[in-house]
Amino acid sequence: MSDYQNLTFENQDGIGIVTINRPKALNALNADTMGELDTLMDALAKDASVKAVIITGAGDKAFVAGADIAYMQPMTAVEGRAWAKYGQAVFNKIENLPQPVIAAVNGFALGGGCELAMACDIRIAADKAKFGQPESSLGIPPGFGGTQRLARLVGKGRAKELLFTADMIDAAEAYRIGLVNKIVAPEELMDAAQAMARKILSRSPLGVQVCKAAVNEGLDTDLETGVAYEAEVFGLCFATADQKEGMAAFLEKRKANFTGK
Ligand code: DAK
Repeated sequence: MSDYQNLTFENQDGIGIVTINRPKALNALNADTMGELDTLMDALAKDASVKAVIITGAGDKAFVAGADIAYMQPMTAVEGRAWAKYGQAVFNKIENLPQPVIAAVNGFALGGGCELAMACDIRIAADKAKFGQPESSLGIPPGFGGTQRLARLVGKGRAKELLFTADMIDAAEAYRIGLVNKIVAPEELMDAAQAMARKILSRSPLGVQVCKAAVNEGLDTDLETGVAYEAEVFGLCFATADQKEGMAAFLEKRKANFTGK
């Protein structure tokens, strides 16, 4: 994969580790960083050697402290709308990657950083991580999907409280309201994310992929349409080797050997 200036990428035995790497600006997302994330997501979507993805931030202080305020401050309305649409498109790519994506939140996840974490499938946080959508204190709403994904994750009332007050919450509160899946000590964060990724990889890759698509598709529609989609992909799985192997392994009381086919 090409060289990046604002992020690093490493394929560790099938787990792709993406590190947003602008620690001096607390990994704030400027146009170059978003462009690199965009390019990387396109590449990962086609890369069968990467089975799961972990996104984290460089340094011990921040996951991502938001979209870059210095970059956004002089924008016109037209530029602001284009920036929001671009960011949303990049985060949609993350949300819809075929691979499972885990955010390993190592510090501040504010504004666009919280939105980035929410575009991932699962969030594991260091106990010192802080979350928030402080945009209302800057005279804007979140622009990278935050109003929508936060309300879907934690409910309308809690989302509005976070959006209106611009308050930061700690990892324990984020866990309590369902914004993060798990909290660990900072030094255990990457191991915990890797362990979660390895557990997911031990399951049927196709099964996981279909679960992801069904949850994502279904939550954007009504229950009837969502369960109809589920029935379709459920049926399709019976044309796969993973389904035959998974059920045969159960009946033969052995470990399944999934091929993702
Ligand atoms: N952007 C740019 N630089 C940032 C930054 C950010 N979001 N966050 C931190 N930095 C920079 C600081 O300016 C400082 O740079 P130097 O002064 O050293 O050059 C360096 O990182 C270290 O930060 P601090 O000195 O402030 O560190 P502290 O420990 O004192 O404080 C902090 C840490 C995270 C509490 C603080 O830095 C902070 O409050 N940062 C801003 C957090 C924030 O408000 N984030 C939300 C950003 S707004 C939209 C599109 C997108 C969005 C919205 C709309 N549309 C187009 C509609 C998204 C918006 C956002 O994400």
